[in-house]
This record gives sequence, C-alpha cells and structure tokens, in this order.
Amino acid sequence: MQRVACRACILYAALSIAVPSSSLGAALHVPADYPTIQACIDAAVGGQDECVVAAGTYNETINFLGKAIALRSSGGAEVTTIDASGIPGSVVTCANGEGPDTVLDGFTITGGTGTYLSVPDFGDYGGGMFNFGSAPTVTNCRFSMNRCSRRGGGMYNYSASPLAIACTFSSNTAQDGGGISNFYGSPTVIGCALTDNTAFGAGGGMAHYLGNMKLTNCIVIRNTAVSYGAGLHSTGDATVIGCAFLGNSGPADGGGISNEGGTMTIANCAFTRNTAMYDGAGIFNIFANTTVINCTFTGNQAPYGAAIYNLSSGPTLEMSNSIFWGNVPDEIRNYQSAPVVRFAVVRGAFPAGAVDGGGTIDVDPMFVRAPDPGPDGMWDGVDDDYGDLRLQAGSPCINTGDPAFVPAPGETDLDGHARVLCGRVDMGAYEFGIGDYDCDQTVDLTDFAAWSDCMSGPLAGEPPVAPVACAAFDFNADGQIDLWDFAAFQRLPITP
Ligand SMILES: [Ca+2]
Ligand SMILES: [Ca+2]
Ligand SMILES: [Ca+2]
Ligand SMILES: [Ca+2]
Repeated sequence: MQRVACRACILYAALSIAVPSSSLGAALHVPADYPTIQACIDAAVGGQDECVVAAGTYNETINFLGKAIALRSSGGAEVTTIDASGIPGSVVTCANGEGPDTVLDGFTITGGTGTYLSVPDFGDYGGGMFNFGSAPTVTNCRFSMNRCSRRGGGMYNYSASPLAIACTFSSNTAQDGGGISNFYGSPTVIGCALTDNTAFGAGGGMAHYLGNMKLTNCIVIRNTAVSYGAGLHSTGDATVIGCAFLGNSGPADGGGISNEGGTMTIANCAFTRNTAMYDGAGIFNIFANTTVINCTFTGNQAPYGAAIYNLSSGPTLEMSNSIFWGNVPDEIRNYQSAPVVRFAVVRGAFPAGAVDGGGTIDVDPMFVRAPDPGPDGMWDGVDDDYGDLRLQAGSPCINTGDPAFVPAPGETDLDGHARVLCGRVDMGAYEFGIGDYDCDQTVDLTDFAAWSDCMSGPLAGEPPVAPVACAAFDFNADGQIDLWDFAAFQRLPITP
C-alpha cells in the first residue's frame, strides 16, 4: 500500500466502525481534515459526504455551492459557532438549487451582514443565512446577532422553501423581518423560537411577502417592529399553528401578527401581552382573509382592537372556538369588516359589526393563571409572567366549542395533546381533560384503572373501552396509546 493512501485507509477503517456499511460517503472532519468549513464543503462530494465540525468558533462565511451534503457540528450549537464578524456577506449561503438533502445542523450563526441584491430593493438580505431559489434543511441552529440593511436579519428566503426545525432566531436586526424574511417560496418553520428580533420597518420576528409560509409549534416572543407586525407581518398565504405570541410590541399596528392583504389560518395559538400603539395588539387584519380557530387572547393592549382589529377585511374573516378575555381596553374591533364570531368567549358586548354565528358567551374563562407583570408592576422583561392559559376544572370553555368541529389529521392543542377530548372541542388554545378518561374533570384512580384497557384492550369478560374516551391517554396525539403516553400520564398529578 502506498503511503499516500494510508490516511484515507485509516479514515475508512474508523468509518467502518462509526457508520453503517450501507453508507456510501465519508465523514470529513473540520478542522482535523480541513482547516475551514468552506474547505470541507469544497472537497465534499454531493449525495455522499458529510462535513463534521468540531467544537469551536470559525470566523468565515460558507456557501453550500449546490451540494447535497450534511454539515453537522459534533458538539451542537452551544459550542460550535460560525461567526462572520469582520467579513462582509451572509454567514451561510444556499443559492445554487440546494434541496432538502443539503443540511445545516447544530451551529450558532452570528455576525452576518447579508448579501447585496437590487430586487426587491437595493440593499443587503439575509444576515445569518441567504437562501435563493433553494430548499435546504436547517436544524438545531441558533441565528443570533445578525443584521442587514434590508430584509431577513437572521434568514432571508427569496423564492426559497427551506425547512427550519428546532432553531432559534434571536436578537437579529433588519429593516423588514428581523428574524426571518420571505419573498415568494414556501418556507416551513417548525418548533423554533423567534425572540428579541428587531425590524425598523415591518415584521420583527418574521416578514413574509407573498408565497406560502407555515409556522408550526413556534414561540414568537418580545420582537419589535416600527411599522406592521412586531411578531409576524404577512402579505402572502400563511398557516400559523400551535404558536405562542408573547410580549411583541410595535408602535404601529399588529403587535402579534399583521396580515396585510394575505390569507392566513391561525389555529391553537396563544396571544399574550402583545402591544400596539395604534390598532390590533394581538392581530391586525387589513384587506385580509383570516381564519382564527381555537386561539386564546389575553392581556394584549392597544388603543383599538386589543385582541383583533379588522380593517376593510374579508370576505373570509372568522373567529371560532376562541377566547377573547382581559385585553385592554377592548377585544375585537371592526371597521368595514364583518367577521363571523362563533363559539367564543368575548368579554363585554358582542363586537359591533361582527356577525353572530352562535355559541358566544361573556363569562370568565377561568385560566389556570392570568398574566402578571410581576412584583415590579411593569411589563419590562423582568419578572414578567405570561400566565398559564390552560383551563381550570369548571371552566365555561370546556366542551363549548363548535359541536360540529372536526380536528385536522394529527391536530393537537397548544400542549401537543389531542385537540378534542370528551367528545367536543373546548374554546381556546388548550384542550382540558388529558388523562381524564371518564370526563368528570378530575384525574383520579378511576381514570387510572382504564389505562391498560385503552393501551392493550380489555381482558376477557371486561366491558369494552370507548375509543373516544381513550383519547384522554393519547398525550402525544399520535392515535396510539402506548408506553410513551404512560410516561406522560405518570407525570400528571393524580387526585387520590
Ligand atoms: Ca415586570
Ligand atoms: Ca373537550
Ligand atoms: Ca376522571
Ligand atoms: Ca400516543
């Protein structure tokens, strides 16, 4: 064997232990094999190799060059940083048709200033990551302290459809879309946090222009914008499911969300303590079609329409199975808009201009704990408590949602539990009664006794269990009652 081949031999010998034999490619190591991440990408063969990066800070910008490779850190984002400080451009670029097999996993991305574009406006886009006509997969990354002069401080997606999972976008800054901005394309953001981002224009957390965006199981907290949508501003199609919008603030309209001319479905979301200086602290709709289902609004504050302000919106404008309670000074305000309000708690008089679809009540929803600014009496980010908007036993919101409501396949409440328990959906973001097999609003040993029958079926001679009632034990709402659920059930307080 020639000496020159030895290093590769050793590498492959090691790989034969670490990687299943079906793996075609090699794990290339940074900095052991390549001094920089980009050198590793340059050398990697698409569809085969992956670059594995050791803990440390790498002062560079990187470009995937269209390669279907995985770029992973070995120690996670906490200890592995790509820092573009002092280097112009976006920290990470995917602008050569990258698809889902191009993977960025486990990095802190910081110090980026964006990529220059002349459309839609002159300036820099995508401080942390610049996706142009691509659809990479981004997991377990932290986009922090990136900035750019135009859009997408943390990430910019131009006709791009990335999938971002379990990422954090924090303290990024841009004109529009401090955390993320989209222009066409279909980005999907799942299980991510958008926190403390700033936009000098619209969309502190995210600014979504045209295209079709999905935001699922995300927390959008303490973002600020100078114009529309401190949490999220959208002019396109958007689906927002299972998200919490907390403490976002803007001096104009739409503290939590602004929908300007777009179509949006918002379901199983909570809006707490968002503020706007003009209209719509929770949601601001203008020339928009917005469907709000099973959402909870409380503690939001704006001069007009503290929960929702509808301006010249519709014809699709509906709020059902939702709770509008404790927003200051009012709940829903309509101007040249006629939203259908159904099966909802709405504090005070039925909103002027709205269409009464039935089932609306004006009764304390009985949250477990109302939001509170803390001992200092101020919503200042110190000691603030966004409350616990789950329902107490005896809440008037339990089993009083639309009786005809049918959850979407796999739909869950904001806790990730089954969306419908005890045969009828509740109002608000949280379904009451997980673990409560007999629906008496107490979890006790009677419920516990039904557990094994729901998991494996009743023993011979025992009465059959009701599959509908067994949903009380499906903690992860996957349609199966198994030991994973049992582990969750054991964590519930059981009334003796
Ligand atoms: Ca406080
Ligand atoms: Ca129910
Ligand atoms: Ca019970
Ligand atoms: Ca389950």
